[in-house]
Amino acid sequence: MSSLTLYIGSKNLSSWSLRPWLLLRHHGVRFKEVLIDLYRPDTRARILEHSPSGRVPALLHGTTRVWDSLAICEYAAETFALPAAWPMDPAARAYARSIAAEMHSGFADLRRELSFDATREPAPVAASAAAQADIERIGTIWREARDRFGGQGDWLCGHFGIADAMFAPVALRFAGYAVKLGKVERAYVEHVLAHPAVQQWIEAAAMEAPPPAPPAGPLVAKAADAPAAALKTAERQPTAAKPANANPAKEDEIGDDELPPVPSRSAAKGSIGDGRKGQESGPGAPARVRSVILPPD
Ligand SMILES: N[C@@H](CCC(=O)N[C@@H](CS)C(=O)NCC(=O)O)C(=O)O
Repeated sequence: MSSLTLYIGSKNLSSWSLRPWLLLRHHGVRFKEVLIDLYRPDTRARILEHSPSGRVPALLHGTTRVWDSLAICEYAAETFALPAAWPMDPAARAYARSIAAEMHSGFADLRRELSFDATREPAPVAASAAAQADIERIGTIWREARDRFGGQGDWLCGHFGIADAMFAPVALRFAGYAVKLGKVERAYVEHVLAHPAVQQWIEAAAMEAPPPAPPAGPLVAKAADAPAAALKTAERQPTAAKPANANPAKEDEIGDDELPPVPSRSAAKGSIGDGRKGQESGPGAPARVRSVILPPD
């Protein structure tokens, strides 16, 4: 097989990167993972070496280059004949494609206000009406998918597919921002978080160095002149240090009190991706405690 390399952004920050990474990992496709830290002075130049859009994720398969999360998922599904990437039934397939595309092109308010932070200690934020509408629309999608096409499986259309890969980062957001959810949505979040590869992603995210601290003194005060990444960082407060493997979810933080807590987003022990650059994707070193500064994705 031609060499396969997936270029991704920081695991704590890059929700788009998680999508094709998870699809490949779910199906056991072997690939080399190259992680490019986001919000660094050289980030754009480094990404442009591999992705003409200047964005990650990007895939290099032999001489074939694919950029954009959904395009990579489609390419991988076709090239490696990934089973159930899309449902077999035409109606279910059309539905799965529609919701994957809706995720890919929409929910901007949710993505902006509940910015991706794979290791966030669960805590709610006051979402705007627009972000709340995004949350409700996603809930509707999940309930409808499970009801109409879920069958005996636990994924949106039964078996794990591209639609699940596309929505996986939303599940992490819902858990991290302690979004109140109904029973079906909560069960789906739990299922996504329990996926071993998702756990590996979170463990690797917890080991990443945070983005550089905002420049001290006058540069911060003179915000209009600060680089965008520094501004994004400066606008946010660092979270407290997170104990690795702590179960951050509290019963009443995510909704339905009768239901068991969402599993820890960093519960995988002894089997974690290490997030180092240029490494074959797979197990790595143990997690360690760190604190995080949270720019939006
Ligand atoms: N539509 C693209 C979006 C990709 C995207 O926005 N990626 C972000 C990281 S999550 C990025 O590359 N940002 C570049 C930067 O921050 O310099 C996709 O689906 O892949």
